[in-house]
Amino acid sequence: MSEVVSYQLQGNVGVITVNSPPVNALSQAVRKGILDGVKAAQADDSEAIVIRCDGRTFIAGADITEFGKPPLDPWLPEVLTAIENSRKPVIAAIHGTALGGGFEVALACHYRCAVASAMVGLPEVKLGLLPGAGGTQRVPRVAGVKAALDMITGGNPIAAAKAKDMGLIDEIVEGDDLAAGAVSYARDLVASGAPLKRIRDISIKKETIEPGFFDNARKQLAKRARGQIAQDRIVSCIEAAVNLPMDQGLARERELFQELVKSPESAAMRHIFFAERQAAKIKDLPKDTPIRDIKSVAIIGGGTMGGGIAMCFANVGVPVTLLEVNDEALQRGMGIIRKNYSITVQKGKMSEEQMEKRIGLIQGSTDYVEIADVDLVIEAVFENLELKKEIFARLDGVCKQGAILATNTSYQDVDAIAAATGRPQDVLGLHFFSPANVMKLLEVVRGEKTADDVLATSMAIGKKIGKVCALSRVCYGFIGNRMLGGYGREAQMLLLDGCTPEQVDSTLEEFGMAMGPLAMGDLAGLDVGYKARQARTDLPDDPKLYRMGTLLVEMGRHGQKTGSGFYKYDPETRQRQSDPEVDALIKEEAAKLGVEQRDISKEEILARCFYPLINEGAKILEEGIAQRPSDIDVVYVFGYAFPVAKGGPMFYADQVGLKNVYDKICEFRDRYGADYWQPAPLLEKLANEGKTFAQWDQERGDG
Ligand code: 3H9
Repeated sequence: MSEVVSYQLQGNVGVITVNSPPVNALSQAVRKGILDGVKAAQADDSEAIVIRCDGRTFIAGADITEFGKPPLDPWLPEVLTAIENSRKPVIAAIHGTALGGGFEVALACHYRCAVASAMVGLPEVKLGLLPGAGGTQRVPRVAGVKAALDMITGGNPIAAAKAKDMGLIDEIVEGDDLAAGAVSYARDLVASGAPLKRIRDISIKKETIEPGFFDNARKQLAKRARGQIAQDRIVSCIEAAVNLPMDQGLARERELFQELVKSPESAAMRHIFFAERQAAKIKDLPKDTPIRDIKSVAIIGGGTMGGGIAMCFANVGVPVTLLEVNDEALQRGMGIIRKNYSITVQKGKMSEEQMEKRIGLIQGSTDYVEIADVDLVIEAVFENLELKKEIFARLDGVCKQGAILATNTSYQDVDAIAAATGRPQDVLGLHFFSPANVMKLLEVVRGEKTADDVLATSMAIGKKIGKVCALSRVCYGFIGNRMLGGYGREAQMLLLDGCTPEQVDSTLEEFGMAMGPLAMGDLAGLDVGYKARQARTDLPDDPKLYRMGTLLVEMGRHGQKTGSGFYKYDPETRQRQSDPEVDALIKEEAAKLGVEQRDISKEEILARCFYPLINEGAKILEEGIAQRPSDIDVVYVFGYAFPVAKGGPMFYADQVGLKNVYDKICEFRDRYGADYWQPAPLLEKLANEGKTFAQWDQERGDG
């Protein structure tokens, strides 16, 4: 048939087998192979047709690498029409994850069977897309409009048993031998004279949809859209499924799919899809680097961070020992963990039993001797280099040989910490983001002497606990926090120049940031930055620098925890409100400092806040701190809630044009001084050459 799809007659069942690693995506060859298989089966002695896959999964979707390239025949809808119009029943046999176009293939079949471990889903929204091969028309017909809307706008996969309850799957095949089970199911269908069940023939009862249903859905989804348009278009498609005949609904879906494929949002989200997977790969590590077995973990420090990290491991069944200085601190730490899990239970996302099982995996201790045999230690005490060095020297004395010793430091020198041990090759940074049990990013910090297998193991364990990993070399703040400095600085400078806090934050929130930098400062506590600044000796001596943040702290306005900071907060709802007192204070300070206030455009607010990120990112690339520009994007999207629909700061810079970014930075340098604005040499070079960061990276190769 073709290299990636075969067709074989097994008695009275024709079996089409897709074998296109890694995930059987619907490349042109796969589409053609399936079409040829369906055609061949029409002409032979088969009485039913099974579509199944070899390898780890049923078809996981359209081939994302083909988007944006000229279309190649046959297109997927043509294949699905052939399946749906088959004169013999077609049965999809699902294992692994039937996703996107893959699940749409299954939905075009007359019957769907699956192993119990299978998952099905339409995750297109996560790529800024909508299901473009009938998913938006078939799911509401078979599972109902509300369920379809939730499933397609959420994009999360559904387990086979639930999918069966929803009508999306007809049969769960017991045992592991799906190939045999599916053929046997097909034979049963033939023997019972089962009809050709076509989802398109189901009609949706319009009268069951309450008035205003779609408008409400749009409004709800808009609240968390953050610059994404796909959710809105999905609502339109499902509305079309309700109001239009199938073929017109399909045409509407296709039209809106085409709009989304060409949208900058989807391009950005596809960039992040591949960037996320790329980031886990370490350029100079041989593919066959061995991995150390991690069966148990110890966390030093049971504060918010340590507790969150402990939860990450307990969640995947890895036993954890939480080490604290005394029983009181230990009990406090364990209490926070229990409270966090209880919230999840209250939300109905976990059973009591699951909670107890996970808490049961976390054991407290105040004695280093008890962690002598663990495979991985993560130190998460407060940011004090001397204390960390002391702890590592102690770990060196007590931990078994071969244990990985990691620090969760955000700023300290990992090499200095490693040097406190006699085994620096086993030491690295594993930098989690708060709250550690929620935030997806894990910066894996490679020390000067960190061994290859320690890095490979850390990437693997990061994936196991559901994190998105990105590699950083050692520098102050690593990738993420180092870049952040200018962002926070400019947000405050803009106030003196004439913005209100609301203006700054809402402009960045309109761009897609989850929360503006000043509101974020209030949430984290303005005193945190204040204390950190006091410890620094490298900041320019400029009364304007962090002036407002400093004054607010000195007035006792530490942010949300004291009820006020850049904003005041409603004690009940915690909603922020502009505070005229702060607005007046800003004006007063600007006058004292001789800063002439003016109207500042949204464009300037964005440039002042984001261009320092980009500029520092360019330096980080040049110094080899980050492996690739796309790794920086991953850090910002998963660790700092940079909008995925903008693709991360470096991708965004490429879209704006590096020459434009460079020119603006030069303009700001001339206006605000070279202390803060000095274009990175790499940015200058690429701007002059008319290149993007992506091109620069491609030319270097990824070897
Ligand atoms: C769609 O279907 C549109 C249709 O509605 C309409 C069409 C008209 N294409 O994630 P992994 C690669 S949109 C190309 O590490 P896992 C991936 O880059 C699509 N490549 O494995 C990686 O490559 P590499 C809707 C793909 O086991 C390798 O496969 N579908 C695709 O952790 C392994 O991936 C989706 O959005 C693809 N579709 O997870 C599903 N998928 O090794 C997207 C993967 O070179 N995929 N690759 O780095 C996934 O969610 C996960 O890959 C999956 C496996 C859960 C399947």
